[in-house]
Amino acid sequence: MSAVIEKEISANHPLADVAQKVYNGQRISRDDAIKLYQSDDLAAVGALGEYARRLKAEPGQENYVYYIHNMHLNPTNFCVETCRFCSYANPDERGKAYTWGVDRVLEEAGKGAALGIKEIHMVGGLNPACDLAYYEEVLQQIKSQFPHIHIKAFTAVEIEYLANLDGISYEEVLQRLIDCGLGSMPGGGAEIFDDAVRERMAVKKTPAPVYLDIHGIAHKLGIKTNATMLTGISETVENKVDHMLLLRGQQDISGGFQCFIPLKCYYDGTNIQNEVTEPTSADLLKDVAISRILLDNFPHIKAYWIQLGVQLAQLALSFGADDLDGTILEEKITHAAGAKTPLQLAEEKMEQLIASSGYKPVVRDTVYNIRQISPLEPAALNQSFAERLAALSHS
Ligand code: V47
Ligand code: SF4
Repeated sequence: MSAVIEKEISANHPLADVAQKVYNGQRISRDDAIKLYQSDDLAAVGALGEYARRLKAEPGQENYVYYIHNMHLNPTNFCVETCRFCSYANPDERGKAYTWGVDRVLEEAGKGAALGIKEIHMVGGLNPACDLAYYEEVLQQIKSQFPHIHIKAFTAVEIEYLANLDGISYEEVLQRLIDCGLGSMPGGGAEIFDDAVRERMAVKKTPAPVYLDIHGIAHKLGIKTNATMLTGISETVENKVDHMLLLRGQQDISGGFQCFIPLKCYYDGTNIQNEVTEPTSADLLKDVAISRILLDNFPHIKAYWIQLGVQLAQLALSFGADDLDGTILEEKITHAAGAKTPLQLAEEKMEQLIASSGYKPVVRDTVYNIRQISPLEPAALNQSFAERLAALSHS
């Protein structure tokens, strides 16, 4: 199968040794990943990400790009924490914070159900009014009214908080939520695992060992989870590589991560902009490509179009991402911090974006079962990476 994938890196290229490992399907090291980040040959890094993606795909599915018809639900934006990058739960606006009753959550879910969504992605602030009993009822009610909708909900941060509120173990919280219909967990709340970054950003919740422990327990209990990394919050390249290595190590042990999502911080409503370096488009594309290569035990890498913007997300598909997330009816977290991406991409639009990027659009369910293969044929691209990137930076 690998014979059909073009090997673009020549033997005298500075990345030749790393490229050889990628071509052989070998695991790369911390130093290799740092070298990829330090390379100024973005096209080469992208080509390796694409190679790793194709090598990982099932035979015949090398050009599949997945998406799902979904909605985000955020039952509360009140949060006892005050992470400095978060505008969604903004301490200055606490008086305006909202907390939905179970009926309101159901009403919102109903709007998505009427539009045919297959997944609810539900996360919220850490709010003592929204305890385990509240969420058990929310899950039960959604499941009883919309049994066909998969509920992907609660970051590890929320699981930690719910366990502490009730004085019970993470395992008991997770088991009770699963018993009420929880289908899988999203990857939010990982931020950057490095303690110094977390201290600068006033992140007091869920340090790395707790995040990893909770995901490991979820995997043991039989549900899949995702993982994230938030960039643009004063992290170094080494911090990013170490973050991914911790995730790779956990995946070696528990095996239930299905997707990694590199996230980019937006700064409206925060006071951190002068202390951080905003990631460039090239940085974001490298996060996609290098995560695809380094996280060799993660099945999928997501290009989160809400944060990347549609055009960069399309380009990210040629850097190793194989998932565009979903149609997403409404998104609050990044839009509270200034994202201008449109909401609710229609399914036809999603498919056009994928096909016009040179890939085959495939509708998936939350756990990556294929639901429908689009009749749209992937476009033949007549522009190189470099030309597409240049067009993007001039647009
Ligand atoms: O955990 C917070 C991040 C995350 C900001 O698992 C911010 O499929 C940008 O995790 N600018 C929530 N980001 C989003 C998330 C996610 C999204 C899509 C898919 C999946 C999945 C997960 O957003 C938070 C935090 O890391 N965040 N503030 C901000 N100002
Ligand atoms: Fe609360 Fe999460 Fe925002 Fe931190 S990032 S303030 S834990 S909602």
